[in-house]
Amino acid sequence: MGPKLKTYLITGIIISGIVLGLYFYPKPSVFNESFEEGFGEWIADSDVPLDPNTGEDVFWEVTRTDSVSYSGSYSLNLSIDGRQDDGTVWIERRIAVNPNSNVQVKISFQLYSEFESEANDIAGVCAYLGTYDPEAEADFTRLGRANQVSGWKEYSHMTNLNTGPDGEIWVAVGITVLWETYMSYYIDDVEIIIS
Ligand SMILES: [Ca+2]
Ligand SMILES: [Ca+2]
Ligand SMILES: [Ca+2]
Repeated sequence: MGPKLKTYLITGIIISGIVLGLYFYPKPSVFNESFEEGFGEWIADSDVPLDPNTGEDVFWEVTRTDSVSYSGSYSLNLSIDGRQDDGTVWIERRIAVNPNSNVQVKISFQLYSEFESEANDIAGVCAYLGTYDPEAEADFTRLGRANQVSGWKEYSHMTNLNTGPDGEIWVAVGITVLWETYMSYYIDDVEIIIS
């Protein structure tokens, strides 16, 4: 093999290596939802107490609405009868990922409060990032008070985790009752970044 051919060959191998490296280098996956067409991949869930007056779960619901929005025309409205001083309502979704990999998951979203409250903690904003389907209030991390402003405020949460053998992660955001009252908040522009 002549020195020139050898140089070509080595250069070729190096370039192939760089191209393959770039191809396989993990790129962040981004998932955005603004609820303009529906719930997207998101579903509603809750962990709420019984109402002693009826013997049934307290009222809660998650509906899509065009009464307020951060972007586009629609957002999701999360409501709960908090008069039993307990309960968490959220939206959740599953994302398929490579199994057994270490990833960083970040979620950010906009939350709308109709009023600001300095004196009372009416509700908490909460989120879950993990490898199982969240079912209970205890699965969630509290991100802050829901009534910090009158209007929209961004909240975010980040964690590092191993995706485990099932190759799926679950993400959820919602509100948790801190004061005995009926309450209603809106969520829009949810973004998840997995890197
Ligand atoms: Ca929207
Ligand atoms: Ca669930
Ligand atoms: Ca459930």
